[in-house]
Amino acid sequence: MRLSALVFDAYGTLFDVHSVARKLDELFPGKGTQLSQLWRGKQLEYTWLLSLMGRYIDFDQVTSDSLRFACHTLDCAYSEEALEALRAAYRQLAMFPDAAGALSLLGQGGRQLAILSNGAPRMLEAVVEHNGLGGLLARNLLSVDAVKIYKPSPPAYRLAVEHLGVSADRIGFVSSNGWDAAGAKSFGFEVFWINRGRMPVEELGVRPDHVLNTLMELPALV
Ligand code: 2OP
Repeated sequence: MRLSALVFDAYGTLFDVHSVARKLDELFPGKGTQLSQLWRGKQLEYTWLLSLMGRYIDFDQVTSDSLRFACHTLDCAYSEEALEALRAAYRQLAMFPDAAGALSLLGQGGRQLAILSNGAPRMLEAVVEHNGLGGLLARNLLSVDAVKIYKPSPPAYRLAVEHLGVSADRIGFVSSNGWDAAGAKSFGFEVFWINRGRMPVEELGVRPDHVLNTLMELPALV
């Protein structure tokens, strides 16, 4: 078996961060989609900025902080109850339809499967359980919280090598986030970029090894 393990990004790859848009729209009518986009953009930006500052605030808190920024930007007055409801919704994000099918096929091959995410452990555990993936992935839920620096910093990717006991070149890393695919390739993984957004490849000097339209294309390639 060329690749001994497959490691998945969580948010945007297995779980649809924009599945909260409906809840956002209930709370802030007409603004759900825009809020959701702003929220996600700021959430990622804060992880990168914190890492550059040499600071760490966990992803649960970053997710709340970036939501408050998005609300301020669009003049959405929020209550603490609304923020708590959205925080709860984030723990119950919907899984992408192709993720369930691909994971169950990949789980049959005897290969190690893992998640490596910026998500805080309690967020990851909740969303994995909510989507019925506990049996497949619970033992291999890796959070950057263990090293207190966010992807795409190399120590974050190194967690997978250390936890799985497999060298980087024998790990397939799967992400829909172009920046994460670039970071993982730069680290040394074989990278599968799931191009859900039909975006161009990031111009960061490294390119993913494989570009797929959906996770369902993955089982045939590994
Ligand atoms: C992750 O799950 C934030 O999508 C990114 O690590």
